[in-house]
Amino acid sequence: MSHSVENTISAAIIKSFSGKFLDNLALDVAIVGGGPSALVAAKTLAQNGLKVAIFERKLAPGGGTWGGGMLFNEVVVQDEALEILDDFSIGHKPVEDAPGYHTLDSVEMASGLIFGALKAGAKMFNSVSVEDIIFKEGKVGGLVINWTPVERLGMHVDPLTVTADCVLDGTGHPSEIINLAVNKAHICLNTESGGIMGERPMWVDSGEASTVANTQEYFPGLFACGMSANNVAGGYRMGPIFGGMLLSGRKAAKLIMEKLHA
Ligand code: 48F
Repeated sequence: MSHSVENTISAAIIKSFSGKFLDNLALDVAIVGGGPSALVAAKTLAQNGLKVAIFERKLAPGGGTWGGGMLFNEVVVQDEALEILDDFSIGHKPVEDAPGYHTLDSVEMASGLIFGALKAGAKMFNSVSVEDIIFKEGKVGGLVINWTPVERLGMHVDPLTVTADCVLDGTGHPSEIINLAVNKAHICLNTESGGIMGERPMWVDSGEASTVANTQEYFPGLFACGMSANNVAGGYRMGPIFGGMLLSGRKAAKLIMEKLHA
């Protein structure tokens, strides 16, 4: 039997991916969703030496960043978050006559955040949907995952699991992981009602501030960032301004590092 370059390519990909997957079955932090807040959290955690992986349903991570505002591919960021953009080497320019606000190319932001998180050592498993959590002895212990096409086609295929000391819900508006934990593990959250409060309508400045304030540990080992945090705690939405998302990611990483004494 002869070996061809075709075999070499297939074997290289299978071996390399399998090694990466095996190496990430037990994590310090499992992040669900590869939106802007999660990507900032991933970079900060990885560069502080934590083993962190992102599980993203879509083929392309980046969440709601690519399309800017109504497909005009620019977004706005405030002064407070410029330091995070600079850390990722993402460019920005001041908005004329609006001190404190800056515009940037949404495609540069999405690709820059992804590149920065991966270069810092975070691993990305894209086209992977998180369909459940591991919940053992009253504790969140990791994720239950499957390929997105399996989920989309409704194929009856059992999932696999990854364990993690902390889980970060970065799933955006639907807070999918915290919803799962509430509905299936019947946990009581660290919120006013003990449940999911639900996102409120548009109020930009309130939403920006509450995205950061609501970035918290909602149950031991289970954190939320970005719009997921706002949905859990009842914050307002804010549209295509991203300072709150970036600052939320950084805060989530800080809280998780404190928890893990990292
Ligand atoms: O919503 P998203 O971009 O996350 P975010 O960090 O940012 C919100 C902003 O984009 C925008 C906004 C800013 O003003 O309001 O909406 O909160 O990205 C969430 C990512 O999570 C993935 C989803 O495909 C998206 O890329 N995701 C959601 N549920 C799952 C998931 C799941 N169950 N498994 C894997 N990925």
